[in-house]
Amino acid sequence: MSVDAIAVKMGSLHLANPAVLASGVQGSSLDRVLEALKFGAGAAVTKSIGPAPREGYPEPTMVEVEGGMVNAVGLPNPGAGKFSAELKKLEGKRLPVIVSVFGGDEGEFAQVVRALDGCDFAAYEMNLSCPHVAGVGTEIGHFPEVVAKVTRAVRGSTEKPVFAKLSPNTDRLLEVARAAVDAGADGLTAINSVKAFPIDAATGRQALWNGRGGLSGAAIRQIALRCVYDLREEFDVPIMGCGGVANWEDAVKFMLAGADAVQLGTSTLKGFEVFNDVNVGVISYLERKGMARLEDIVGAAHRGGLQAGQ
Ligand code: RRO
Repeated sequence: MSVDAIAVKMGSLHLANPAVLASGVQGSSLDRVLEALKFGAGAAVTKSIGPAPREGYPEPTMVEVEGGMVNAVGLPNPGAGKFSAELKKLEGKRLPVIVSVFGGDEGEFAQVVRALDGCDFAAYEMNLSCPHVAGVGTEIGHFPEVVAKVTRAVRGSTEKPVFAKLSPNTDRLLEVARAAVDAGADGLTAINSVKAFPIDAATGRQALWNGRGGLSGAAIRQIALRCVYDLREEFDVPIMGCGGVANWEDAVKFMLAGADAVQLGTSTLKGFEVFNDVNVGVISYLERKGMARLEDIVGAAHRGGLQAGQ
């Protein structure tokens, strides 16, 4: 089977394969994002970029827990001005880099997009869902009317494809997604991390400086699968599944639930080899099931599963 079988078309965003580096986990250096592409990622999302430089929270910002980790890094980023200078190194390369953006309101989102938009990258992901930074995360992403305003402002500031990264920490997932899609988002990413509060028994204290953080990794996979399934039931737009994808089988499950591509975050901390492992495994799965293309399995769980004999 040719590797073209796992190429992904999400509107005007075309990827060589469905294994995408998720935002954030690799830090705010663009070089790590480019390294993921060298290792075979189909695309790579940057750390979220806001209107001004931010230091992020003091240590500890990450703690390992059963089934994954909890982070509260606090959006460290160089700010849109400095990052646009760094993005100049992509000029003429047409790499599948997706820039994650955040802001405190629609004006800030638009400001960030206008500062970056002349650079050579493939798409935006609006971070509407950081679970633990006041003012820029769930205060936006849990409110459909705010999401609509932000999305309209971003849509009006760029011709590039725009994905909305959604929060699992609300029962308004579908309303929020509807607001984003109706206001012009081209696709959805589901999900950001799940709000958590790790405690250190040895010290009796909160394990993270910030106290509250975001749980990621295998522990949230079933939640993420449910979100992707619910979204695919309602929407015909491209969906990137994110949350606990660590191998080809996880990736396949997300696609069966309706994801066109998957994002890997926590699992990349063990090495970028995981992108190739996912792609090789997905190709073997398609071969075993007699499927010619990845699209043939996307959403199959909504259609009663794979056809008999496959
Ligand atoms: O920077 C963070 O602490 C962070 C962000 Br912006 C996010 O969207 N999700 C997350 O788990 N951590």
